[in-house]
Amino acid sequence: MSGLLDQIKDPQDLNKFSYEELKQLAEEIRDFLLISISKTGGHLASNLGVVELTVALHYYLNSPTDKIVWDVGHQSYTHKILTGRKDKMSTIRQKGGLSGYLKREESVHDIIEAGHTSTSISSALGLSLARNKLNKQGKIYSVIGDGALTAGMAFEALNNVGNLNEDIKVILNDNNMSISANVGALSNYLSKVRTDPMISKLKEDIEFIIEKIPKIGGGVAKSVERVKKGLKYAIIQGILFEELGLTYLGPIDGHNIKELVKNFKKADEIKGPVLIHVNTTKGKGYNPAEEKPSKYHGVSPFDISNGQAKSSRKTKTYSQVFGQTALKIREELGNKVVGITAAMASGTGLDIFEKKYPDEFFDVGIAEQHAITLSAGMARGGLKPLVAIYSTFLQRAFDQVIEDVALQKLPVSLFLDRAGLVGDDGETHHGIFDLSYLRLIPNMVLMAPRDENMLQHMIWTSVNYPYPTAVRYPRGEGQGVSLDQDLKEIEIGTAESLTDVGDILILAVGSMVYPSLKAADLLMKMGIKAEVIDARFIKPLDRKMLSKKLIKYDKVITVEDNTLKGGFGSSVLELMGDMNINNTIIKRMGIDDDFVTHGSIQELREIYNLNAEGIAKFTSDFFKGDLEGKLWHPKNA
Ligand SMILES: Cc1ncc(C[n+]2csc(CCOP(=O)(O)OP(=O)(O)O)c2C)c(N)n1
Repeated sequence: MSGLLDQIKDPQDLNKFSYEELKQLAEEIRDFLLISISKTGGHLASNLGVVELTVALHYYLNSPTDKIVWDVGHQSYTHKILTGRKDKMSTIRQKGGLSGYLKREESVHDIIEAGHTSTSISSALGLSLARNKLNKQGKIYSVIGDGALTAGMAFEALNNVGNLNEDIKVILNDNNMSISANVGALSNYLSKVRTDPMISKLKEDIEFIIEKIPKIGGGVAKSVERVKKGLKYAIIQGILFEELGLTYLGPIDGHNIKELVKNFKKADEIKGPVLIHVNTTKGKGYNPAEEKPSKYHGVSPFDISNGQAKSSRKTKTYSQVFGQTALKIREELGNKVVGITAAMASGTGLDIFEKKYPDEFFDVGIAEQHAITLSAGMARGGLKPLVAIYSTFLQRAFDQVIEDVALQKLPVSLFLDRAGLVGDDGETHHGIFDLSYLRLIPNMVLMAPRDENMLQHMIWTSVNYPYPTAVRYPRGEGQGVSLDQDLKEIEIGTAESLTDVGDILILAVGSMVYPSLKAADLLMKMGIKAEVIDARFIKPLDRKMLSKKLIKYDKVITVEDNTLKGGFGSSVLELMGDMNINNTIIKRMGIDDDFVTHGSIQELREIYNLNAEGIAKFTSDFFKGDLEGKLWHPKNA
């Protein structure tokens, strides 16, 4: 019974196996995953937790006629292995390799792409409506984690599912964890259901007893039916999903393939929406990950024998500096300072704030929209909310930033971690839109630090400013500069020139400032003197300084790690129009109307010429006139 995994080229190959063999196959997959992820890095704990569930799904279903919709897709590694991508798993999350999420171009079995949570029920419902309307065949199963279920979108979808009564099966993969421990009333409710199998037994018994109440004809029948309904809802009122209109099955041991398949069959005998509640252990089979699923949610390459990461950081990350500065500010200003996160406490560095000041810390679950409006309410009530959020996830709360924060000029401080290119998570995770989507909002001040020292000063500036502010900063280590002891306020809307005056001007923002300075060094060696200005504020721009400089220079380059559509460079062009500055030619470097693939940050910056060499080459071509008449695209430069 050895080498079962090597026999799988397609999900259909599972059909020849017995349950015993499927169990053995799951173990082989788990070993493979562990070895593979220890070399490549990736989402470890979530994937180890769903091996049997994925095997059971592909064994029972006929993919892709039957459709599996994965929420987020970070737990899809076994799905990738079973659908012919095992040999490419060594390339996962690397440039040109497999995506760490689902990708339609990778496989016909990847039905829906995601990356942001809680979309799977909506997608499955849409697929179901399309199937029916177009008379197509196939079962539709979605898989959502208990963490992802905390988001508003999932509830909106459930509300709609119960109403439309579509024939979809929603698997709730409940491991009691989001990235950190899952939080909230729903999570408490699931814990009760999970830990008390009597509840589901009780439900079956009660339904059985109620069904046994004899049917009587005439007017009495109606009353009896009403009583039966009333009884059912009074007694099993905890069965939240049933009340929403889904039949509830579970909880089921998510590591028992036979049990899972039995329940899938049972679910398919029921016409209409069914929620199949499956219990799994995050990190299953690898002790360090089972013990600390949060630490092993996403990992860089590590040593299997002890679980230690192979590379250690020498320099503080921006997130760490944010966390430490938040603590410092809490100490300085007292308990009106509160920290808010939408399920990303450790990722954003706010976990140290949580440890020290649990009463002033709020993890709202994966609920970015709520996080923003909650903070607006807090600010209105006199608190000083520090909202730590990834740039890409703030996209979810665009409307709340406009309507609930900015419109009312409320002093909410937004801290956008993972802004710019984030690397191996790819398209769904790059924070390359925030300069554009925040810049257009009235009353919003938007800044980006060039290094970690500037970050701490900008955090302080933001906290002391009585209106909405956002500070966006990149993923990973800072520049290694020393941190000033005292926090200082930066005057709002002021840029800073970092070099002497030159022959050409480079206007850079945030994490593009240091590469621009390095580019200036390279240019100097080529005989071109470039002045580098750190814009610091994207909004308001330093109109006074920048307009003077724009008049002075014939040629100006703007550099940003954001889309060129409506970003920093666009704001400089607008300024030129507003000030009637006509004699300057301006070229913008950044990301041109593209979803950026996965790869290391260095590789991606290279593609878009957003590293020192790329900026230097572009600047020198521009300076020498080689770009004249060309439609410039960063990738071709
Ligand atoms: C909108 C959004 N916010 C935050 C995240 C970051 N994130 C990725 S996975 C995850 C936890 C998901 O937990 P769960 O759904 O229970 O899945 P598990 O990993 O436990 O299997 C979070 C918060 C995200 N992907 N999308």
